[in-house]
Amino acid sequence: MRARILEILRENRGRPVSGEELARALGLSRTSVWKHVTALRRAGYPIEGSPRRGYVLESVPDLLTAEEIRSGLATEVLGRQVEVRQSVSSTNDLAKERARRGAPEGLVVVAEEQTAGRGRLGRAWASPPGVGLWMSVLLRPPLPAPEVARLTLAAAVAVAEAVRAVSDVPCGIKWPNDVVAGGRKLCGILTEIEADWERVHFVVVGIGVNVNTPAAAFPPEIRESATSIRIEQGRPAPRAALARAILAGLEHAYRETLAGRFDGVLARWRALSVTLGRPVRILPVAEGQPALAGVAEDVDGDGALLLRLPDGRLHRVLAGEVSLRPADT
Ligand code: BTX
Repeated sequence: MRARILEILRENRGRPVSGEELARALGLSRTSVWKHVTALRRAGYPIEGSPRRGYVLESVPDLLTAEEIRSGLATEVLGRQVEVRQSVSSTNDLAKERARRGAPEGLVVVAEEQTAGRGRLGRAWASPPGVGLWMSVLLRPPLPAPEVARLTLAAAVAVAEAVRAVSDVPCGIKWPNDVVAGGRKLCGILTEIEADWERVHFVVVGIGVNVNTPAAAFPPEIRESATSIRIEQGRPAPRAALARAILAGLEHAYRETLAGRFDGVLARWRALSVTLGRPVRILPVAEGQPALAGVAEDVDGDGALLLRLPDGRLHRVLAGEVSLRPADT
């Protein structure tokens, strides 16, 4: 309900909307409208006015509240339940905990800060407070486990398109799942799955975007390799609007995937890729494996990279880290 109130106030930016109008539009009593407005003020929204004179939303602050994310959210399933925390160890862990207790598909967990944000293979993901979008989405796809990798590609497409929609940053996708700008990492995606032989119980797609992170907030060891929307375009971007755009794009790509139209998602992935067509080195994920060099020719339906080796053979790479040569772009 608070999300709807915000939506109406936002549509009427600058024009007061009376308590009565809101009450009528939402089928509430004026007292409960007033209670919701009071709660929104407490959450940090600068809402001026009174029930009689009308309420005005003075400005839209960059708050990452459930109301803010849900208000104007153009999805049916993703985000129908949104849980926002100030600080968690990892939004993926919280989403998995909720999933094991039966949380519905579409649950979104967001935190202002992660104290133990995770990347792939046990790597750490720096998640400083107040400046990023650290978000996990719970899905229960009726897909065989090997096809779940497709959802990571779908998420990368959703993030890259959303970043382009809410900012001026021309980002691209670096195989397998990084969204990069100017050769630096803007976003990482960690997809985790719980399944048995018969079926997938759930999938948690964890998305970390450096939105308004100043360079100094990155740990020194990644300052050269990481970037944020704010660093790239020289001004901040609205985090909740980015979250909404990602959720809408992901829901669309998810539906396409389930409906057997993953080809369309893959085509968009290819169009956004900064890896394909370039000479690359694949750094192994496990010790003892050799690094591979070749030309990144394509990705297949499982998200594997098809690498053309110098001897002409086509090699399928399922996991690894890409280094683009000669200079990382
Ligand atoms: P990854 O393994 O591809 O990338 C991790 C590597 O990226 C680190 O080893 C480090 O070099 C670099 N790195 C760490 N933090 C950042 C950062 N903030 N920006 C750019 N580079 C960084 C990528 O794994 C997957 C990341 C998923 C993060 C989301 S946030 C919400 C959810 N919760 C959670 O714990 N993880 C996911």
